[in-house]
Amino acid sequence: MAHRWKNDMTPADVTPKSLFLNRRQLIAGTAGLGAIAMAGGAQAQDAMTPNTLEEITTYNNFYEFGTGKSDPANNAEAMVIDPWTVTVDGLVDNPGDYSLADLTEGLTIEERIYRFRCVEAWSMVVPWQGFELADLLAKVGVQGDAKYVAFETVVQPENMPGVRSRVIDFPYVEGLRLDEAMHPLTMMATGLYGAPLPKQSGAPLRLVVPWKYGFKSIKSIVKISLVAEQPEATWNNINPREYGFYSNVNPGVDHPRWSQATERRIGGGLFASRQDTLMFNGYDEVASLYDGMDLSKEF
Ligand SMILES: Nc1nc2c(c(=O)[nH]1)N[C@H]1C(S)=C(S)[C@@H](COP(=O)(O)O)O[C@H]1N2
Ligand SMILES: [Mo]
Repeated sequence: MAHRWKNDMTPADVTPKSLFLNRRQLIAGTAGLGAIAMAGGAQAQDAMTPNTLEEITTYNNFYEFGTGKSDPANNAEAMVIDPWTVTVDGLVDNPGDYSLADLTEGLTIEERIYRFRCVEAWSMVVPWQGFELADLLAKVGVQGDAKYVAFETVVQPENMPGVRSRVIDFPYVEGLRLDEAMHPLTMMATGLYGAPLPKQSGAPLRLVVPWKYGFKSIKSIVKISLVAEQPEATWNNINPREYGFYSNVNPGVDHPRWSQATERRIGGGLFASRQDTLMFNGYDEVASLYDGMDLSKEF
């Protein structure tokens, strides 16, 4: 690893003192996280305050379980996640069908509190646990001619009403350029609020790319392929004019049907004002990945 990313959002460091002093709720996490102070009402829209577990796990996009925001919470319990096998293939030294335990063995699990911005212009702040994708890639041995990483979600028609009704094409697939995949911000999440990832959040293993629109963060991953050509991506396939392969959060490039300049923080309350969307969702350290690219064209 070249360098480890320094978490800019631990609750103690970044929650303004006034929020600690005025807090109305104290959410106690389980192992590994301890307590996180939460602000109630309008203050909950503060950029650095994590959303509640309730908010994060009841307002979801996971079309395998339906297109409604509450469908994943209602339906995902049926997904079978144990045993879980991840196929690693393509341009790697150590391809194979890995059990989740074998795949993650030896990798450092850390807490990362990230902003999360959906292309639909809502956002949350989420306390994930997981490891850097770069560490997994080092473990499986990326070969020199690999240029992209492709991901695929599990398909369990018997357990997934959205798959049965074919609301979109499945399996859900996504991809990153190799340098994006290797960036220390890019993580594979295995937990949320100090507990294993809930099924509606993409258990047992999902991608989290905090400077990209949420649909890049593919859930319940069963396949990781190192490839030479830009892989297919579900929303890019559905409508490439509306959903680019890169899909970096960019307040200056509107979706054809709505503005991306501002966002609604979930939990902000009925009268909360929208907040400005930040370039790269505020993660400026990724800017150099796109040097020389016109991000209004390669969006
Ligand atoms: N397999 C799969 N992954 C997915 C999706 C999906 O429908 N299926 N939805 C994406 C979208 S649009 C978003 S915004 C995020 C939502 O993650 P969350 O529900 O944990 O907030 O998951 C992404 N990953
Ligand atoms: Mo999304």
